[in-house]
Amino acid sequence: MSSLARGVFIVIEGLDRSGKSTQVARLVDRIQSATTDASSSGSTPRAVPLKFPDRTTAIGKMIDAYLRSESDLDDHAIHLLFSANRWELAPKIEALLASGTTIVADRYAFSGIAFSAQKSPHLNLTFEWCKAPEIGLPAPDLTLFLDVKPEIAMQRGGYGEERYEKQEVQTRVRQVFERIGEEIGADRWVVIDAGQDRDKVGDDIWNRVVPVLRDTHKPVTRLWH
Ligand code: Z5A
Ligand code: MG
Repeated sequence: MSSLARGVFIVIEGLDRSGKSTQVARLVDRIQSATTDASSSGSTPRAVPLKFPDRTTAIGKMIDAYLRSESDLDDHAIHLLFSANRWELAPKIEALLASGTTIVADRYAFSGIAFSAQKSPHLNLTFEWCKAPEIGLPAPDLTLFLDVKPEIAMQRGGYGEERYEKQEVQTRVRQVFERIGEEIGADRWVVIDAGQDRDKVGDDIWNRVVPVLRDTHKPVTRLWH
């Protein structure tokens, strides 16, 4: 990939109902306004959202049926499908970044590891096994982890409709996310207090994103390389 000015790869992670989708939309709008104000080529998108899983692809449709409990799959198989869903989007991620478009992704490889590895007390899905298929994916320049207590998230709309939306699952998922954050390191993994109101969460995110948006001359790296 070119080392010329490129787009920035930002990921928003967090537990269910932590406000990820709300903040992805707000951040894309904010980057779009900031870059449109700053340049004369106002019509080119400078930021786009991506969502994982991408339920529109053939693999994504299998994942969707699994999450809605319309189908059952072996835990290893569904883990690899989630990962394959990222690998099938990896060329698009690289192309967008190379064209100067910033990506704001709603979940990524870290959700993949956290939701599968939380099953490991009962199954052979160790942290390292879950991490392995994610190694080498385009690495986010910055991941914002929206931190909210599972009991607060539960009070928000829509909780409890899908497979993993149970408080004990979310508590274990949060522990795996903490381990991932330690591995990724504080320069690329930032915890945001997502128990605050939407505007305050959005401002905290923006303050962390602005310096990263200016740092567009280093090459895109790969996860855990
Ligand atoms: N999964 C996996 O197992 N492996 C993988 O590799 C990947 C995912 C990528 C589907 O995820 C499931 O797939 C998920 C992980 C697993 N499992 N579970 N459970 P999804 O991303 O498609 O899930 P979703 O349907 O989008 O829900 P969500 O992501 O949990 O919600 P959210 O995006 O974090 O929150 P939101 O939609 O922005 O907000 C939720 C509600 O809270 C809504 O009514 C908002 O208006 C409200 N809200 C938002 N912010 C606030 C604040 N600050 N205060 C108060 N209320 C708020
Ligand atoms: Mg969401």
